[in-house]
Amino acid sequence: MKTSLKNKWVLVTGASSGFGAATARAFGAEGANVILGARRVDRLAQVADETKKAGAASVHFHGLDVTTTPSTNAFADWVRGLTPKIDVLINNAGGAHGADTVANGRDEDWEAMVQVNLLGLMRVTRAILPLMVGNPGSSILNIGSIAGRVAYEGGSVYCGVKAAELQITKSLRLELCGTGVRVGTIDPGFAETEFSMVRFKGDKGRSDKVYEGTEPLTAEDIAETLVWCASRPPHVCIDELLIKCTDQAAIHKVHRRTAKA
Ligand code: NDP
Ligand code: 8X3
Repeated sequence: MKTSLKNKWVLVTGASSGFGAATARAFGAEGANVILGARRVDRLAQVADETKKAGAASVHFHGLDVTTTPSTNAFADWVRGLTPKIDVLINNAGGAHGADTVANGRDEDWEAMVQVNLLGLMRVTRAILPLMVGNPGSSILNIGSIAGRVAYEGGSVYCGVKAAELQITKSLRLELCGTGVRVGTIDPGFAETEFSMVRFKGDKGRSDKVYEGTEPLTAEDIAETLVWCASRPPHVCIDELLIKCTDQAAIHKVHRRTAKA
């Protein structure tokens, strides 16, 4: 039977756009107390407003840069001032920087991807875990990617950090066995958000090409999936979930409709 998310405390990182913003609104619609973190606080204010209008019991937001321990720990201190317990932690902050081959890769892109997707997830989880252990039935949902399961050209570091995310999720699942805290990874295929604009540094032509002729996943598709995972009964843990648009049968097998002349 579905577990109600009404009045539950839900923390979403990377809540200023894409999956994170849609997830905040979706948990808001379930009547949860929603906590938002990201670097762009002006965007968080807008998402907070939408989340409140969707029906959230309460909404709170604060600047968060998961690439530094002081910012993450300051965020966690602020969270502790709001609530002594977190019911759902969604580690969503992340993204790709560049799509260069190993031979042409740039240090700054590699470092940015390792910091946000890998170390960022570790920092947030370490800081928030004390609010979850002792709260059986709570859920940690990490956002991985199809890229963590299948490598592609130009994806070496992004595929690498998402593969690390999968293994970190599995380690944490083992470490928390017996506490009642659930841990899982939700691994989407391509979805149209700000992801490709960030990856290609604002090159809209290149970004649009990723989705050309397809019907990609939307942020709302992922948000609904996260709500479903978190609302399973406490004895059910969704360990791993791979979700792709119907047009993406595999990383290198994507159906594209050609535009009619
Ligand atoms: P978006 O670019 O729309 O969202 C990324 C979010 O991460 C933003 O809210 C951004 O906020 C936040 N973020 C980035 N860097 C930091 C940081 N240092 N500290 C805190 N927050 C940060 O992309 P998506 O919604 O698509 O991406 C969300 C997650 O989903 C990522 O982990 C991505 O790797 C993953 N993913 C995406 C897929 C896709 O095709 N779209 C498919 C599979 C996985 P801000 O800039 O304000 O800090
Ligand atoms: C994003 C999906 O296929 O662009 O994680 O790497 S993909």
